[in-house]
Amino acid sequence: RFSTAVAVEEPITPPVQVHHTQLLINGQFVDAASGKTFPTLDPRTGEVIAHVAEGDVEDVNHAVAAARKAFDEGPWPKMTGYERSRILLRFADLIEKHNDELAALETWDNGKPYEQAANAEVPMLVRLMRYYAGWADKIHGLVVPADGPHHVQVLHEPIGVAGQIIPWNFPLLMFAWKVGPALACGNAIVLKTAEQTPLSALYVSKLLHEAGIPEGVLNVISGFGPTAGAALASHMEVDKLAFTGSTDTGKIVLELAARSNLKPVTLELGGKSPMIIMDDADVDHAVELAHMALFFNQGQCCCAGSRTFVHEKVYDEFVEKAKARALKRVVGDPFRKGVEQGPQIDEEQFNKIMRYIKSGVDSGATLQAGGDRLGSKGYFIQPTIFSDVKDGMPIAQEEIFGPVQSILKFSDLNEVIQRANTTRYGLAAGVFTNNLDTANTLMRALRAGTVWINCFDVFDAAIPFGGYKMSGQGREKGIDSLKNYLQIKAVVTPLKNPAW
Ligand code: TXE
Repeated sequence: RFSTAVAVEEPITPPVQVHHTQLLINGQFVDAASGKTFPTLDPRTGEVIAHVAEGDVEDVNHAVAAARKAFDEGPWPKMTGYERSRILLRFADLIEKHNDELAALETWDNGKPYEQAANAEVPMLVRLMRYYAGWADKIHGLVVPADGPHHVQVLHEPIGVAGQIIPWNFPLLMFAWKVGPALACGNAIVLKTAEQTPLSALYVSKLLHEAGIPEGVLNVISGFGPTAGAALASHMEVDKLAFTGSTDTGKIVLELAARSNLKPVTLELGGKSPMIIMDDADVDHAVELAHMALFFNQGQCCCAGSRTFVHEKVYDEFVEKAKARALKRVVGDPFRKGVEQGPQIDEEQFNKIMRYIKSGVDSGATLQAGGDRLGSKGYFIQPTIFSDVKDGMPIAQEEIFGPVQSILKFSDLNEVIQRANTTRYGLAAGVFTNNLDTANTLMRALRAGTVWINCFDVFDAAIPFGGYKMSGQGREKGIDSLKNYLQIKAVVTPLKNPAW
């Protein structure tokens, strides 16, 4: 069922070395207070890349104290927006200069194809930093007219110390989505990376210090969720929490925030995004986009188009072509040129995906392609396609987060709207049609934070991203992301002479 087997027996040596494995607190790389470390693994082989300091409650306390001092005493929040902007621009230049090392580190720790990391992810990080540098000197409040003789100003102030918890699927982009707006607004940060991918954030944070960020403004803790992550979410001195990860963990951090100091929380959680292919769509184009929408990043995208709804008139043709495309997908060592798909992040995710593949077969979906692991080393999975998928099957309901495409059949517009919306998630949706009325109807009817029409996965620094329903709260990127990191203060003074 899968022909392009380029399993990894002899992994290519990554063109980079690991320089930073300690915690970054108050501008210094330090060991964990406990002296403990944990291994970060190469998903191509399961072998250890490096041992990394394991942050826990005490380290989070130190990092929050450093961030508190950097915020309360300055100079960062008191600097002009222009000064902050210049540091962010220098940071972007340094990232650009170190593009290839960063991409290699990302590929090594995460398993994503090097070409994608080097040509898309790191350049996007640069773009995001320049975008937020552009905002730093344009954030301001307003003067509002009020009844009565009063002068009313609304000040926009940085919110304080931001706690940020990120996942492993896009370590550098998640870093940028969190750190960019927080820094542009003048906040201090304690960021906890995912335990699977601690390396690239440490490297890039060192560059931010080279660019001139004052010490204590960005602190980076490597470590696990229930220890370091929970300590950050429940910290009384953290003023705001931003989280990206699973819906279940999102609920936990929201509760921790509520039980501690009621810090406001933004959440970017899971998804089960529909891809709707109408009968007038160009099938070849739709197959390619639907393929990319699901398989990109080994299927490890919160917005993956993981329910492919295809109109009955083009269903059989679509399934045949989707299968042919999956069979051609090049899976192998992510450092090899031309590889489209690397390994899954770790054994836990690998096992979860294999369980879903079995569940698809057991519940009666038709396995068209793939269905098995690839090779005997690491966490490679064959690009897998199920047709005849029914709405109630677990593979159509739950987030698989792997290279498994589920194709469902529909016959009319109202039916597909209702079925597409019957999910607890609402992160994104894709629509393929050449009919303007159909596109307009779907775009308004779909309950999702992003609707891509005749495209998918178009990410731009200026486009807001976030979910309806259990896919999250709040928006990241774009102008909306700044609101997460600002406090609003109303200032009222009486006017002696209202005529003026
Ligand atoms: O997620 P977790 P996991 C989904 C995807 C995946 C599943 C599980 O379906 O298969 O989640 O992945 C930290 N207090 N997504 O286990 O646990 C953790 O250390 C505070 C979708 O990796 O949510 C990491 O930094 N923090 C998603 C981060 O939360 C805690 C991306 C994410 O881990 C914590 C990743 C706790 N008690 C997975 N427990 C997306 N939206 O893109 C864990 N963490």
